[in-house]
Amino acid sequence: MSFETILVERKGAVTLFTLNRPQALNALNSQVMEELIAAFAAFEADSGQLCGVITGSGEKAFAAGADIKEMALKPAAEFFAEDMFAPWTSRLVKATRKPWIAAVNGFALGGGCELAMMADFIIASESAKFGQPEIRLGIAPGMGGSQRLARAVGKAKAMDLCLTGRMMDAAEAERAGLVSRVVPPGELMAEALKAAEAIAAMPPLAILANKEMVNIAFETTLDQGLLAERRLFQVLTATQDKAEGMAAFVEKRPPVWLGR
Ligand code: CO8
Repeated sequence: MSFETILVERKGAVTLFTLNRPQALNALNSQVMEELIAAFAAFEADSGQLCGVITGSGEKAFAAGADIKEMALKPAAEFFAEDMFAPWTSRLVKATRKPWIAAVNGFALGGGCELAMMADFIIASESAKFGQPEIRLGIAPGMGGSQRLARAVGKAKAMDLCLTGRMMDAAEAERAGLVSRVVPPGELMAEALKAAEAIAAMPPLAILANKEMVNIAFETTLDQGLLAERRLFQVLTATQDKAEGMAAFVEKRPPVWLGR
């Protein structure tokens, strides 16, 4: 599979996706979306791939948003008819059961911040900047920026960012709970790949179940979430990898996962 706007590399059981339009600060146009959807589908279908990392090429940006030049002349009827931006959630988030990490290396603005928030967690470099500046263009977030941001950082900061369009640096984003780790710029990719490799070394079914469980917390009541958690936990106790993981602990040896 060859792409023009993204790079896809397999590193052992980890797939690295790189947004590759550095001349446009990796702005997300329709071609990027189509290519990412195809690349994510291949990642999801490949049983040898267990975790993904997405980043932006160049040092300046993860992605500076949806492509403003592409949107500028597009009629409203087309945005509506195409249900523009819906596939980002349906294909990258809903259809991808395997975890993926956003390694944010610079600007993550508008759709760039929204794409990073679609990932299961964000590792940021100290130079990262997050924001939802759409209001300055006469629009508003359209790929989850109001919803996922509010869930991640709470109402006060989500309102502040959406209404002022200001940028938040990596330290503020970490304090607010948007990112899980902040590292020096030169260490970003090593840290993100190390995290992905650590995940990929876990039992495959437990990887899927752990991701699913945490996501359920954002979709349902506490009672329903706790029930779903118990059921998934109980399902995992029937796997061979549960037997192997516990036997390995008792026998003081490393486990060998079977993925069943
Ligand atoms: N789209 C297209 N091109 C872009 C974008 C973008 N989002 N961002 C940057 N570029 C291009 C610039 O046009 C420029 O290209 P050129 O050299 O051909 O002029 C090149 O990238 C470099 O950018 P700058 O020269 O502007 O670089 P600076 O370092 O001066 O500034 C900034 C960096 C601050 C990041 C600046 O580029 C900027 O403000 N970019 C736009 C950020 C933004 O507003 N993002 C939100 C876009 S809207 C969105 O993402 C959500 C859409 C939801 C719509 C829902 C509708 C239904």
